[in-house]
Amino acid sequence: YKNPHYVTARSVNVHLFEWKWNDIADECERFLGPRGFGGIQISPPNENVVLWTYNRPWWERYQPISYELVTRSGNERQFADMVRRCNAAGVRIYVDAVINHMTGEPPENIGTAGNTAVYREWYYPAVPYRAEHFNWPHCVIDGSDYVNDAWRVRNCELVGLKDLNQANEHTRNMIVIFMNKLIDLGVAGFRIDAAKHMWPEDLLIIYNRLNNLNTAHGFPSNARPYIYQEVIDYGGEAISRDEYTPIGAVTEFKAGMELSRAFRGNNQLRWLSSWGTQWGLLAHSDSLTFIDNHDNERGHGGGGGVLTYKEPRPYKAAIAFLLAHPYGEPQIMSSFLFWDSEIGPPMDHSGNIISPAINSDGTCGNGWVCQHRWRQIYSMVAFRNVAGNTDVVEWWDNGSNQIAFCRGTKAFIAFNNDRWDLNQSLQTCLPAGRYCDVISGSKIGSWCQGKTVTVQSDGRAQIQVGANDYDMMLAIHVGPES
Ligand code: LM2
Ligand code: CA
Repeated sequence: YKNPHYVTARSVNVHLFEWKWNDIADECERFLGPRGFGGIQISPPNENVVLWTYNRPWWERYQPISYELVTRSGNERQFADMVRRCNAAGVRIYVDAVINHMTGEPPENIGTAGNTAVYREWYYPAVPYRAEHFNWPHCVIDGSDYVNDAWRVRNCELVGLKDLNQANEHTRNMIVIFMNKLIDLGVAGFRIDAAKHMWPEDLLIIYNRLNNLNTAHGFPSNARPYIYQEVIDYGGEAISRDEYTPIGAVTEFKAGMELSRAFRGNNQLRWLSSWGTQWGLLAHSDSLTFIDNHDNERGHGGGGGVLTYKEPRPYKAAIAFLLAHPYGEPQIMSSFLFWDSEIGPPMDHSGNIISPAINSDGTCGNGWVCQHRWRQIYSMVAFRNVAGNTDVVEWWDNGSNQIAFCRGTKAFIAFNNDRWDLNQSLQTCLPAGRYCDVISGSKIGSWCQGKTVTVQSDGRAQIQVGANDYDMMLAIHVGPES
């Protein structure tokens, strides 16, 4: 369950948070496919409660009413069309699977597919679930349970959300049917929402009943879905990420926390020479890495003080390091603009999500941030694809916040987070020639819009990253730009 089944020479998963299926299909064909992105995490595709009371917050999608594939992102036909078109463009789809719980007891009672529930009776007729399919007796997780009581974290309610009992055969069966339907439609795997709140042994039974990936969508035969389980573990809790690595990959929240700290200037970049398990991170093959996610970018899910699109200079550098370094399976966030932590995606007065506009310079409008369309980020996706599975070589640092390293003989990157310029002759691993820095500009024909770097026959090059440059990194590589 730890192979994302990317198409050859692709990497990087982008979370297109709250995007509509039709827009994702278009984005696969016009941008993500051509630019070499590996996959997309989509918002939960199944019916959720509609919450006008809170002006349609993003988090209504984490309150399921049924497993019908009808949400503000689109219906089942649109979902199927998206998966088909994205797979054809070489881009995989991963579903955010909300299987720990159903709704809380919100003030409204109608779902995005028109179904209702009887909250006080734990009755969800459109699945169907009844009281006996939930954990009992009913209890709510307290803050102190995370430290003291693994049983309560898994069997009580997370913020009052009706807690499904995954040890119940009917419950398991409904979840498996839902996930297998998605696999048969061509998805490549799942983010398991709130995995910490479910027993690993119950999850393994569910995973083992999942179908192989659909060969009609280009997957090899007998391929198992990629499963990355959302377990927030900064240490010191009753439940550890290590309980979940035997059954699938796990979200490594420490990666974003540490890189945010370093690129904010609160830890010296030179220490990143040992980036990976020596930092207390999960084993490489178990680790889904990211700087920010949809929760902690807005202070939900425990926050974490991570870098977000609101601090673009250090954020872009942290993402560049995440993508340049071979450790982990990286994911990037693609957000909508927000100024409070509850507000939902751009919408019209009827609650329909407004599609991102694509500006003439390739960035997004209509309230969408589209980090994946920032040159400094999509250029690093190409860098990672070119670097492939090569090792880090030729590590250099100045003893503080100027660092540089190479990947095999394919790619070179330098960072300067000191308050003085970096201007050094450094050993690259690249063949002699003229290279365009892919951070400060694009390559247009054979002309560099940004900095040009000349690698000498001995592999050395003069590398300049001024303390006041627009970005704090410089990256060059062999091969195609995308
Ligand atoms: C997750 N991972 O484990 C998601 O990443 C996270 O976004 C979800 O919380 C959470 N688990 C449940 O799937 C979000 C949001 C919460 C929100 C829930 C449910 O962060 O604030 O809770 O979705 O919509 C909301 C209210 C909360 C209320 C609850 C139940 O904010 O005050 O609790 O609904 O009605 C009484
Ligand atoms: Ca639970």
